[in-house]
Amino acid sequence: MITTVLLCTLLVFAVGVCNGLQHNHVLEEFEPVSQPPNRVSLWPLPQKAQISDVSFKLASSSFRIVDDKDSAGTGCVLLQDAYKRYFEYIFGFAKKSGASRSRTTDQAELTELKVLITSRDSECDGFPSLTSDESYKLIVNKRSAVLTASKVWGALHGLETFSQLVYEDEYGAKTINSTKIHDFPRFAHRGILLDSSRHFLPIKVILANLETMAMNKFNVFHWHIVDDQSFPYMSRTFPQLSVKGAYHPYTHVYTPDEVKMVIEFARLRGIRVIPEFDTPGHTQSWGKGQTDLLTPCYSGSKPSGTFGPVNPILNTTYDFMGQFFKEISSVFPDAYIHLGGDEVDFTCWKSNPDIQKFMNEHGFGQDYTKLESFYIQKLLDIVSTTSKGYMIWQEVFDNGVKLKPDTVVHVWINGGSNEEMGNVTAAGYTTILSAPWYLDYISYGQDWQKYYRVEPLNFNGTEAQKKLVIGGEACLWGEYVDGTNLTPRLWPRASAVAERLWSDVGVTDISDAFNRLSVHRCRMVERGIPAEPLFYSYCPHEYK
Ligand code: CP6
Repeated sequence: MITTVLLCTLLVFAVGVCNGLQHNHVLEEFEPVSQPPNRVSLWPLPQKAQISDVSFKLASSSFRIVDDKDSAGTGCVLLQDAYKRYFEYIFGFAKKSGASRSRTTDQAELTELKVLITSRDSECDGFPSLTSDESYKLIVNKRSAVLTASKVWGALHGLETFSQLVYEDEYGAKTINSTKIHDFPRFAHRGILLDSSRHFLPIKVILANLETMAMNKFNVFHWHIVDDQSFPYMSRTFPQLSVKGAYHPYTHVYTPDEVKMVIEFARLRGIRVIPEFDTPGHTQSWGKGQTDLLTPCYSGSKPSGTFGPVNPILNTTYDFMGQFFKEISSVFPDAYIHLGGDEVDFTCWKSNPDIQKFMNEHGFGQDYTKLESFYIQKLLDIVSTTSKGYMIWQEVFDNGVKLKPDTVVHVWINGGSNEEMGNVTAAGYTTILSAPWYLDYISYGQDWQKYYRVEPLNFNGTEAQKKLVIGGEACLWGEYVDGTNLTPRLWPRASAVAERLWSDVGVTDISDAFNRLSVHRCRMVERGIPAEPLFYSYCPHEYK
């Protein structure tokens, strides 16, 4: 019925324009409709995509997602799980019947999506890593579509993209256009920081956000699990830490089984879980369950009864850290642990006569950054024996601590972050950017645009330096968020960061982004995620 194949060639960033063309064509072929159909809107935009206006229909009764017979991923549970998830996302859940209001009789039907894993090791049973191959190719041009990826990680992203290509025509029939996509991430580390210390985050909220991260092709969950206010991580080695340090010893804790569940749920979606155990500052809650860990502060010549950062002058501190991080390194499978090291307040250290004595003995003078570095250096040596790599906040680098070459320096201070990226990479370290992406800050208006306009490589440096920027993270610190408001505050604002970290450097058109992100936001809502609106708008299915 469609005679001319009007190929809309998209060199990198014109899917939005293509949608317009495709839509006009639909209007010519059929009777005019007052509202546009739920158009194809890909988010984040693939690196290379061509969408033609030849279309196929999909029926829930006949369509299948299957392993290609030559796939190295046959029998992979991770993939089977994903096929089921995406089938449900494409057709809606069981309560909506498969029947559509369409007249499909004379239209070509797409009956299957074949998934072909080409690498001998599909990595089905492994964990994603910084070096995982996340690329995929997707071809829809006959009754059977093909998704090709070297590893399962690319296949997961390809399934998400495939689901985003399916839209409803003006009669409500599921439709997909003939399409060719070759896609891969611009940056390898694309993260979200959530803070479960300032407020406890229920497991179901964490899982819902992992699910949403997968919809946005994020691949790192930076779990800022403990901090001053509470210690919800249940340690097997030191159970008193959460017994005394959590907001509640058994309702506001993450048990070993729950932590495992989070890690596996994330793995099935190609997401790494990097835990942060921030020391020596931000540790008030640690002190409740571990005596002598924190520095006693003095008022004049007497202890005041309050405590400061971790006590860096006691051997028992390092014995504790050795045992604690041995446990952490076996509980969390990722190759990296985030060790924090930010915002150390020196007032308590300054007040303590034992610390002053230690400073003199070590020739640190009055330079407390030297004491901080002394602590961190010993901690890094301890953690290195667990064969993990580590990430640290920028202060640790600023203080001149000797770091392992594969250390990831996390840039978070907003003033001068470009200069900091230049300094960190000039010193040869890999780095990730968070400074412009503090989503805990809210304001009136469309702040997603501010996040979207950030260019992570916009600092003075050589090509070699820019290669050391492995990505970034959107941070949602927990002072003013808990399970009730976290999800809508994060989405779709974090989606702006997702596209900046995934798509080509040239994908910067704000009005195209607005159009696609509006549709993507409705898609998240339809999938059960209460993502907030960008601006005036409506979603096609909100009254269903
Ligand atoms: N908690 C921890 C925080 C922050 C940091 N570390 C923070 C500091 C300043 C701003 C936002 C968050 N709440 N542990 C700094 C990395 Cl503006």
